[in-house]
Amino acid sequence: MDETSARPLTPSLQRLADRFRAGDSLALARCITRVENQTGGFEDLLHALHDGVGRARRIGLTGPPGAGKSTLTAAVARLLRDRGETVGIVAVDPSSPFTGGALLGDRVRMDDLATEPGIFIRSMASRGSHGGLATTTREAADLMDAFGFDHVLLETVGVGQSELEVATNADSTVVVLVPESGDGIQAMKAGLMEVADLFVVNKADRPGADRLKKEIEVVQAIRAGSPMAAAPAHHGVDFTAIALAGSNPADDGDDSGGAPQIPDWEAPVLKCTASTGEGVAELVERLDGHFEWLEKTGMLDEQRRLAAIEHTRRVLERAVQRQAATVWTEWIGDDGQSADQVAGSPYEIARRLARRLGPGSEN
Ligand SMILES: Nc1nc2c(ncn2[C@@H]2O[C@H](COP(=O)(O)OP(=O)(O)OP(=O)(O)O)[C@@H](O)[C@H]2O)c(=O)[nH]1
Ligand SMILES: [Mg+2]
Repeated sequence: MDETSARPLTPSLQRLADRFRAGDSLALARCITRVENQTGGFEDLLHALHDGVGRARRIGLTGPPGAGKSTLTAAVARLLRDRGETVGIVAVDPSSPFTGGALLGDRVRMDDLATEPGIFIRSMASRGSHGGLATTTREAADLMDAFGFDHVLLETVGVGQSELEVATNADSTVVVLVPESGDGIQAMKAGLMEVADLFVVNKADRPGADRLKKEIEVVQAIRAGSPMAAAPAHHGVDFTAIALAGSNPADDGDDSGGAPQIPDWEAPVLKCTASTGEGVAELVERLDGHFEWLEKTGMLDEQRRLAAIEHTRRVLERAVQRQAATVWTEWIGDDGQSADQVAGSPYEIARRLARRLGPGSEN
């Protein structure tokens, strides 16, 4: 068999794909479950549906636990839906579940959203995610994209590297912080500053919102360097200075031959009260602005290209891991006795087992 060609779908997967393409949201849910559980043939299914990927706008929302990400996600989804657009939502391990209702904001409730046509909500577990959190989450988002949603919103708690990767798989990343508990400092430590295309200071109805907003802006300014400095960092370039000098000081001696300068994106810091919806319209407006900027500058294609390369690497690693697990199980046996029977150093044994890796060891 030609290893480079895709395997045909089994009849039952073919039926599932057909229902998916016909717009059956139950089929979408089944496909996501297959991906989440890594059920046999799930990559063939993803491959078959891959043609439809690439139309949706992807927005990541991340931040510390309890910052109001779900409430904000619901409010953003509501606004987009009211504009006539459709929204898929992937929430990774929400501690306050989307369908719980009681824990969610008063005005916009997720369980109201969940039953609305044009909105599809899916929670994913971060623990025990075999294929890697960023990988399976991306694949769930791809499926929603291929299904035809205009937007895919990805909510993750920004507590670790893999959670941040989920957010950075999006076209635009919103970092949600709250005035209490020194979120400004926490954000810097957790690497949230780096991934933000937009900051939201949520719970602006509580004291300290202005102070947090200022804190974030100060950190941004420090990271960018003084606007009038000779070599500003990649954020916060002062364009009046560039225009006066007639060249981009950030270019570092590279003569761009008079090509028009592309303004850098400086992450705005917005105040929101997600529970009442205040400030959410501006957030959506700024998200539109960021997407326009991505398109105009070519950053959208570039970001997506890099993300696709990274995803390919993870899919390869996952395949090798899966094969290694099969080879290992064959060797160790059900009773786990092989280790005693086979003499030799771990290195010698592992090298010999590695030779068994290959398409034949795929299940
Ligand atoms: N006062 C106030 N409370 C809010 C606001 N937004 C959300 N909340 C409340 O904060 C709590 C947490 O909100 P969630 O939306 O579940 O927060 P989350 O960031 O999704 O939480 P996890 O997913 O568990 O990390 C809920 O009780 C919300 O009602 C706000 O703007 N102001
Ligand atoms: Mg949540």
